[in-house]
Amino acid sequence: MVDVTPQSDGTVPPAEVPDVELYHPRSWWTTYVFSQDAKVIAIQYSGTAIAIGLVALVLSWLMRLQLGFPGTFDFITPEAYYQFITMHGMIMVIYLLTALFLGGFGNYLIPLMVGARDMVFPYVNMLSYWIYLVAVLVLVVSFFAPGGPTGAGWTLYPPQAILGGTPGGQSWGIILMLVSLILFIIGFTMGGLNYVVTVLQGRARGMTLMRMPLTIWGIFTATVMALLAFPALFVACVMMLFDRVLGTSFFMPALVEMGEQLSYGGGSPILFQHLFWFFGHPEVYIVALPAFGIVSDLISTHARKNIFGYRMMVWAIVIIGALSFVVWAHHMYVSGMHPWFGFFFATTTLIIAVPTAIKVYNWVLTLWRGDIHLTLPMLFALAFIVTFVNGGLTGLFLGNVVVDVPLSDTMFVVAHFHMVMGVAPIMVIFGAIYHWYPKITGKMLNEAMGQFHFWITFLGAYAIFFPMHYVGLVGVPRRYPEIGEPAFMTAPVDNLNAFITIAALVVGFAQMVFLFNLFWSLRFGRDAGGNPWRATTLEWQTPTTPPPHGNWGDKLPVVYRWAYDYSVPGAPEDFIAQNDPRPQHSAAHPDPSAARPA
Ligand code: HEM
Ligand SMILES: [Cu+2]
Repeated sequence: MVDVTPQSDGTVPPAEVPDVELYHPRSWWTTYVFSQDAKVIAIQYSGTAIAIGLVALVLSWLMRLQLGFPGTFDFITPEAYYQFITMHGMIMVIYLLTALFLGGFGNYLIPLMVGARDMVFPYVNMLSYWIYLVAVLVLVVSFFAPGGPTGAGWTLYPPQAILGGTPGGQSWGIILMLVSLILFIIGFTMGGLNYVVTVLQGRARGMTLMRMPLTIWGIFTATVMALLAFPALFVACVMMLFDRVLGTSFFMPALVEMGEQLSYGGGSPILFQHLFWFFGHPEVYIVALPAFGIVSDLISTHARKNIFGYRMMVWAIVIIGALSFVVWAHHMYVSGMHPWFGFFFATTTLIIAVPTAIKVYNWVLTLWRGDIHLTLPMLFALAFIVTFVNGGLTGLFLGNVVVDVPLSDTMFVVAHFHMVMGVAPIMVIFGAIYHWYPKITGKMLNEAMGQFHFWITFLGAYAIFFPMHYVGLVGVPRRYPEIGEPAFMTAPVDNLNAFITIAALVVGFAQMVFLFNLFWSLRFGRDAGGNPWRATTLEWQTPTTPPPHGNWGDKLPVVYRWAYDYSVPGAPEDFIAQNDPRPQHSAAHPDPSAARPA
């Protein structure tokens, strides 16, 4: 993109020649629709992810209506219930959370926070979004296809996923799901390569790796992980598609269905489980690591404290990312495995708790004696810490084989993973939107609506998922549309189920207030100025807000310090921005990168 024609003296002009012009799109279409500007792509990714996420939200209401008041809603047949859980789970994990954290926040924040003009391959970046959109549309089509969407569960285990007894198994549902996932992974890879190369190659002068804000470390590490984990899902999807369409038997053993011998034989369903979870467990951290990074920055900024143990935080992110590739079979304890394997996977799983706990301690120590402003981003960040610790603790239970076996496939598991990878990351997403919306739009989000949204969402999430642990402990299985009245199911469980459903509807309503706020504040919000939170990182130092194409006008920023100089004694505004050349440093918290050459 950049003009590299040699000048008359034979040298190539530096990348930041006033060629910011090169980043200017030529027409309305290339500005807002087929845009190559990472910031526009970020908005496109986020808008699409939130739209499809709303579908998943509505599906969760339908499921909860069925569980809370079984038999009341005739149209929710058992088949429909399976389709709802499958689409709900898959949309939430892949099409909402992954797309929003990496495609949305990654695109918006990486170039701005590392001081680049844009992603390094803007055209590929644009393609990434459009392929993602097609993946989402294919998914939507499956709702209207003959036979409806797949009801295989978000784990898509064969052989049942492609057999006639499963909704969508012998019609279009499963095919469209597999095609959509394949497209998603292709699109993600195009974006992901951009995020990684931009962090490695596109940083501004002076932005050493150890000066990057933790947000970038989280998104960067998660992207590297995703580039390594998604291929396992990719091949699994292709192989299953072959099994379904071409009649191969990668995952299909010899089977008798309804008294009839099928033509499959010799394949391994367990192989699919290994491939799926080799992707599926890292996926949890693909969502969690960006959340870790973002929360660190929110806490630091809104408590006016330098992040405690920056280096330790970076290493914890990297170590958690690496370890999460050797724990996948903790999802397969009940599939049967050699006891030594069970021991191995339980041990590695519990070891992850160590770097994770370090991060939690460091967040708490960052808050400790800080000048805590209970702004909306801070409230959501605190809510994240609470729900994440809560979900992490039940994870320690489930990581142990002997505890997991009786709890596996109960609502206890559903409660656990919603706490840790449903509620917790969503809290960060909200916190991040309240934090960065002023940069994206130049306006503040309305505070009263925000407070309402926060309290209903936080308390409501507990009302939904806390009692669900108990429901699971007494033995209510997961993925059952209705369990009748077995002896273990006491009246309190019935009442709890109704209570959970009402809480879910209320929480859902609060999200509508949030969406309304996004549009209302665009028009009526208070003007934010360039740096309303008095934050140090580069995205807040752009010459204009919202930042224009090319981000920085005709001069790229130069970085002189790390991302966390808050409450600096003597600094005129209590903080020093990363691109501020003043030699001053907070004596109490020296820049850990200061000793090294920039
Ligand atoms: C308003 C919030 C939510 C509610 C009320 C809700 C409710 C439910 C319900 C009732 C189930 C089915 C349980 C069963 O019968 O097995 C379920 C499954 C699931 N949910 Fe959520 N959910 C919510 C948000 C989320 C979020 C944010 C995520 C993102 C990680 C998520 C991921 C999943 C997954 C992966 C499944 C498993 C699907 C399966 O078993 O195949 N949910 N949810
Ligand atoms: Cu896992």
